[in-house]
Amino acid sequence: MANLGEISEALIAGNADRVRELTQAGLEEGVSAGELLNGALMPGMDEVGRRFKANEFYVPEVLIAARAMHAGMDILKPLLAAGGVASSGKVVIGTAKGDLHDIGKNLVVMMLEGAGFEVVDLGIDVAPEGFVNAVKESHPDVLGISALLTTTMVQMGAVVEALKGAGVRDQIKVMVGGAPVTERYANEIGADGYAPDAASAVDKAKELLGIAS
Ligand code: B1M
Repeated sequence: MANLGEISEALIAGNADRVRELTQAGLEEGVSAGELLNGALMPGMDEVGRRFKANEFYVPEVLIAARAMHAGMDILKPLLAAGGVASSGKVVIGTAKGDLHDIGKNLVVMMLEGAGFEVVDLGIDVAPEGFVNAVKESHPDVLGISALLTTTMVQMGAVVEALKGAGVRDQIKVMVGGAPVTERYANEIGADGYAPDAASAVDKAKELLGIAS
């Protein structure tokens, strides 16, 4: 019988081959895709987030664990889509205009996916109108903006204004983050939430959507 805890452990250890093998074995034994996601991959990624927040894990360990999570998700995704397993919510995310930094944003994406969010990643150097168009097209619950430069974080305010101008500000929650960004700055520009790191971004997205952690 597939041991869900063993899959979580393999994910935390960053062993992608083992996660793939055990996930496949679980399905063959009749464990549902939803159970494998909610009982093995998500708790594993939760623990990775906890260790990252506690400085027990650093960026490389998180990236390796996220790769292992993707190995399991690749197998489950088509089954989850077919079975209609509810996602935690939809997030559109990108790095602000003029900013090419994406390592932190990619970590946020991986942690969100690990927590069951559907994520549309717009990449780097995204202009305010790019965010607005994505909101109109993808109808996310949360819009995430990342910035690593003091010169580009001002673009976050421009995105909030552009959303207002396009009449879609009220349809979504705006979450911002990145090294120079602070809670105070997030409040100043009228964002709904700020997260200092990737694991906290998951907590914040859940909080904004009223989902229990
Ligand atoms: Co750049 N860079 N860089 N750089 N770079 C910094 C940010 C800098 C602090 C270095 C320094 O001077 N000490 C400095 C910014 C100074 C400032 O404005 N305050 C700087 C500069 C000046 C520049 C250039 C202007 C250099 C030049 O060309 N003269 C240039 C700008 C290019 C541009 O963007 N237009 C530049 C270029 C680059 C590279 C391309 C070489 C490369 C980026 C590669 C890439 O991302 N693909 C790079 C890198 C790697 C860095 C440093 C070394 C590392 C950044 C990083 O990835 N950190 C950085 C110095 C440093 O931080 N030590 C630096 C690791 C990452 C996991 O953390 O991104 O903070 P972080 O993400 C965290 C949180 O912030 C949070 O969660 C993440 C995970 O916990 N978070 C969110 C991030 N986004 C979030 C979104 C959320 C929530 C949380 O919600 C939506």
